[in-house]
Amino acid sequence: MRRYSAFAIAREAARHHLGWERAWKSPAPKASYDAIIVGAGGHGLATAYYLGKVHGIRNVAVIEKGWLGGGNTGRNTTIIRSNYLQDASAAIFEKARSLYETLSQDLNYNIMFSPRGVMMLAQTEHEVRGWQRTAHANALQGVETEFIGPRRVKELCPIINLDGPRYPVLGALWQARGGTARHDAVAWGYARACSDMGMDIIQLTEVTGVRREGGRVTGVETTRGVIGCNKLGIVVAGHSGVLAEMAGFRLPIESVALQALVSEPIKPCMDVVVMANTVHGYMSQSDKGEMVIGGGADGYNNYTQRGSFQHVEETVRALVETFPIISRLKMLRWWGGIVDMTGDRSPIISKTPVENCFVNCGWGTGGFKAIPGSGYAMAELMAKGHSSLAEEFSMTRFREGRFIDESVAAGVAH
Ligand code: FAD
Ligand code: PYC
Repeated sequence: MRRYSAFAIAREAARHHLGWERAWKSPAPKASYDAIIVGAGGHGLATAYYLGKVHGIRNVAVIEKGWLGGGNTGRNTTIIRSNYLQDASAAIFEKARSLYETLSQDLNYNIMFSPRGVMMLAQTEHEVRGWQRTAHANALQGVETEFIGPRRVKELCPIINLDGPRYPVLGALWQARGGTARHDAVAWGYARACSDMGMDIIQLTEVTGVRREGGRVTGVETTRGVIGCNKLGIVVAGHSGVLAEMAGFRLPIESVALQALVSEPIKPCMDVVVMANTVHGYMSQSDKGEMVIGGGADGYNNYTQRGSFQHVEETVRALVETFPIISRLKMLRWWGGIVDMTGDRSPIISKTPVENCFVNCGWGTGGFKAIPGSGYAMAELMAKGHSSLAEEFSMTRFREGRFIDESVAAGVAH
């Protein structure tokens, strides 16, 4: 595949942009592969990419029932940070954040990574203590964060109201190297790089069954027939329980909708990301000028990828005290994605009771930021049978009581 470059743009401009190649191929499935990944979201595509790039396993298919990046990867609010509390989480999220820094160059695709800084507000005394504790933990983990006072919060985000009557801003956990990236571009960049390595990305094809023989995976049943494989990676977020059932085991996952909305575009007024976890809302400004706003997860299980009016009202009501300017904004659109939640709000990257069948899920409300690190770890686990980054996230932790409690760092009310 030809590299993207300033020279390529100039060349194509001179010939009316008629010479661009398709970014990825859409091949018919082969009879079998060394590895199949189910789910062409960010995590599935990143897994395939690092299988090829790091481990030289390139006879790989990524099977997607819809279009690539059409799940949560294309529905999220793109916040990237690694300010988690537990060591295992900090390690994988920091690996991901650092890979994001050079991902555009690595993939030769502009993912528009914007390290604009992320702050998590402290609006109660309890939160002040909580975020100070996280800042200390991060210092030990080698993750750069700091606890900042209200004056610095106001300097970094002038539109904020520090003196709300219910929840004044008492400080914030600040990660200067956190930020955002263009979510579709992350999926598209990985897809293009996978296709370039000769991998097959098979869209509009649903996996409907998992074939096993003697306790070992042998292939998948799909809406386009049976496809054989030596190794299978299940990376389907909110549908993980459905796929696990096909493979004959159960996962401790609940599926709920998480919603977000964007306003009409306005002039640049906010160049950091702010999360206000006490009131359950967060906001950033997109490159187009829209205010990107999200709230808490729905309180009931469902598989409907839609937003709801009452959620929009609840989220805006929660944020308007801290950001009075949003009271006069018009909303452009709102939507929902089905997130996969575990009991300790940490992911599962694991072997399963079926030999050579692996699962990566449970990223819940916070998996966009993890995509490169998660794909890196999952690929290592599939290729070598072990991965130090993934070790703590085995599904056996729920049986053994080794929880990795990140319900606060997840930053979104559940
Ligand atoms: P997905 O992108 O959902 O990919 C899974 C794919 O599997 C889908 O494309 C689906 O079609 C496919 N699939 C399912 N079943 C089958 C089948 N039977 N056969 C074939 N394919 C199948 N995270 C952050 O870090 N920061 C944020 O700011 C953030 N904001 C969010 C805001 C919202 C509104 C939502 C919904 C989520 C947010 N998240 C955020 C979470 C993040 O989006 C997810 O954790 C992450 O995108 C999950 O990626 P994935 O690749 O695992 O899943
Ligand atoms: O995990 O940072 C996060 C997040 C923000 C919004 C949804 N998830």
